[in-house]
Amino acid sequence: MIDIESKHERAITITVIVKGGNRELALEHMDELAFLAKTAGAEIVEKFYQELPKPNRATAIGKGKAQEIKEYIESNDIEMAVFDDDLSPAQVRNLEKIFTVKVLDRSGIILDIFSVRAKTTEAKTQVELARLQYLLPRLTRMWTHLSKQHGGIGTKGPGETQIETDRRIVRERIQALKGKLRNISSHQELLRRNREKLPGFALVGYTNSGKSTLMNTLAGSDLYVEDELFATLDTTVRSFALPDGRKCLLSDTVGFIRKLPTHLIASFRSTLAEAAEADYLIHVVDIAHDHFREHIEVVNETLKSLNINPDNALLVFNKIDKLDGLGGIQSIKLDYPNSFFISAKRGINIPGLLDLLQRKYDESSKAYKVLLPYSASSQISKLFDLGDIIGRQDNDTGSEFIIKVQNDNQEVFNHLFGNYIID
Ligand SMILES: Nc1nc2c(ncn2[C@@H]2O[C@H](COP(=O)(O)OP(=O)(O)OP(=O)(O)O)[C@@H](O)[C@H]2O)c(=O)[nH]1
Ligand SMILES: [Mg+2]
Repeated sequence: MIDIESKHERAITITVIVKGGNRELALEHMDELAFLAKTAGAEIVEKFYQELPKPNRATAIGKGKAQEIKEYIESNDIEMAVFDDDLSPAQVRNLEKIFTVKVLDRSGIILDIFSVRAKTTEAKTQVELARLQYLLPRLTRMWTHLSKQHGGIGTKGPGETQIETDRRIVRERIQALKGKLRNISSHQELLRRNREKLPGFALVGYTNSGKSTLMNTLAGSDLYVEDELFATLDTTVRSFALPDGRKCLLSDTVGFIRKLPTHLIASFRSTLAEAAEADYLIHVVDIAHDHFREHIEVVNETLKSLNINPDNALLVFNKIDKLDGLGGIQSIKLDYPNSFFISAKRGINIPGLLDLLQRKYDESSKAYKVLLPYSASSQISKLFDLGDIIGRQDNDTGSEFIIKVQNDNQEVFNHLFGNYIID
């Protein structure tokens, strides 16, 4: 755990570049790692990398390199070494023995950022769960200061018995947190179900792509926007209006990044439920980033791991104000035919985007006029479940509804309410 409260911890980053692999990409991953470490409050003093046929089993980097880095650490007061590669618990132990400072990998640093950022009970619980699951096989002497923060886990010296005791306590805590999360998510599901049924759009995308900025622009909200990774950790839902005046919901949620720890994805399921249940996904991409194509892939893969189909998402390329000329857009459009180009910050093409969202909504559903006799009024809640009610008038014989039914629901709707359709 990086101690952000006090001074910035002096850190180095280390990457193994596999020979024959994409060197440029590995270096860009390293830059991203440095950005992550900075976001977590560390000061990056130096970056190291080593080209190897494959990572060393015991220490990721080679023996000679490890020795060289050890000397650097000692003569430069380095407090922490951060690896871009996922390290096995054994590798962490071996490296900590050589370096005698804390060793973290990318997952560890992401978990650190999340735990500092988490504000709501839900996010805090999710992050604590993910962190403990990550930590369990890694409990070593170097980490004992962590135990103190978790009150009561490790009060005595860091002997092996103590580590065993710590492991047992951590396991128990994991069980308790899982139970707490189950309660929170069922409560939220209830809230979602009872919420007014409106068409739902969800913003997804790589971290720092501009999701919250777009949310602020579309919904006139005032969300936290910052040039840092994982500015947003919770899901926020706001309403906004389509050009025809129809009210919709828009949700903004946690951004994705390559190698997002699997524990973290799993624990954030309930936060991401909003995106999973949205009628339409808006995938925001930072077009000014050199590696936006890889970002798109990472987001699509992460969505898939959450059982969300990325194919129907609308790709929205953001930050076009940062491009030198608009020539590049044409070639991107060829590669991604169903995409749209905006600047959320400068408000470029926002009316066009709203028109497109309106069209998406219109295309994906069909409007019906239904006369539901009072004798069938027990069916009303089913009707509400199957579509968006956009008009209602009560008369002598029953209630007349204008309802927009999503294409997915047409069959069930016709089966249940076909007899009552009047237009
Ligand atoms: N130049 C330019 N900058 C933008 C634009 N949209 C967003 N930004 C900037 O990009 C940075 C990230 O924006 P956010 O809206 O916080 O991004 P996010 O996707 O919500 O990021 P996380 O919550 O961290 O995942 C901020 O510094 C924004 O001001 C844009 O259209 N043009
Ligand atoms: Mg955000």
